[in-house]
Amino acid sequence: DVDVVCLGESMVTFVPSCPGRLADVPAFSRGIGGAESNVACTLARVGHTARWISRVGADGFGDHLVAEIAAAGVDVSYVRRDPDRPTGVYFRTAGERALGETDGGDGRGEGGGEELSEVVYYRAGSAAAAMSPDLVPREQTWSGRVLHLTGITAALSDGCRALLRELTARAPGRPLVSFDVNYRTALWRGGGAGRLLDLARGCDLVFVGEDEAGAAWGLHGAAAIRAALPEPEVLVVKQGSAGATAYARRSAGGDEVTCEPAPRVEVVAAVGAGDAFAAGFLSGTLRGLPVAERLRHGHLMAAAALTVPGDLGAPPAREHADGLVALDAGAWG
Ligand code: KDG
Repeated sequence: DVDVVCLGESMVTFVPSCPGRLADVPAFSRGIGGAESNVACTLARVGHTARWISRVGADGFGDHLVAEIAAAGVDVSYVRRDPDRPTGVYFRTAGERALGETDGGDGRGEGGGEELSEVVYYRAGSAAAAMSPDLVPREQTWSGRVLHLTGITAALSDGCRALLRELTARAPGRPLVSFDVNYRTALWRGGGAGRLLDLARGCDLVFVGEDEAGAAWGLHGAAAIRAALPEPEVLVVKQGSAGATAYARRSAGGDEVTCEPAPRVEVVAAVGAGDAFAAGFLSGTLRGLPVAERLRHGHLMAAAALTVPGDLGAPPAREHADGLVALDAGAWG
């Protein structure tokens, strides 16, 4: 009954209020983070109906998360509170430009590898990590035209992995399943990231950064990634500031390959850009737009996220975005 259901853990985020290492900074400001809820929030902001499914603690951080995500226009009616487990929390450094320095901001996270200089998670044993096929009913996860998942969930617990395996198994009547690989090195220190490739194989639409495919799977270059991952009907390989390449299977066989450069922006903080890109591409998919336009909508949403310190940018309204997408290639390259 909604356009998109996004399932995954969100956390309260603490970002230093002055430059420096986590070891040195004395004060942090509070925000929220979570790849899947970021996608839901961006989709809601550009006029789609979006639902976020997760579990949070019966604590103040859980209250804050649910309230913020609901305030973005996302349906949170299937979010459950766990009285026995806490809401996850994480700390990250902000990116120097986000703090007013001008010599940092050296990369962009749209490529998928949104690696931040320092990230410390306090999420082991969280309410969301306890998600499992028993706790998350299928009729809820199948309640949208699209179900959006990410590889972060696969790193959280055995139960979360089992849930992702179930949701990425091909089954009659399931919605279109979208998967952002979202390889997070801090979550895969023990190895096992090959599992993300297996999960991606069961999905219909997959987003992966060229950099993260190299780091997680040892696959280098968009063509090599597609060769190793031929199953999804659409595979989008994000190539950072160079843009993105989509492989879309033709009914007659073979792929239609579409490359779209990304607009140049001053990166403030890369965090959240990959999520925004996925939201833009999904928005274009829901609207039945040609692949090139889906990619451009992805780039526009990513640009909005790249130019703010937090996870969520202010995406252009749909009519404005459509106008920008229609500009000729010279304006984009
Ligand atoms: O995509 C941005 C996310 O990395 C951030 O919001 C936190 O979901 C998060 C994670 O697990 O890293």
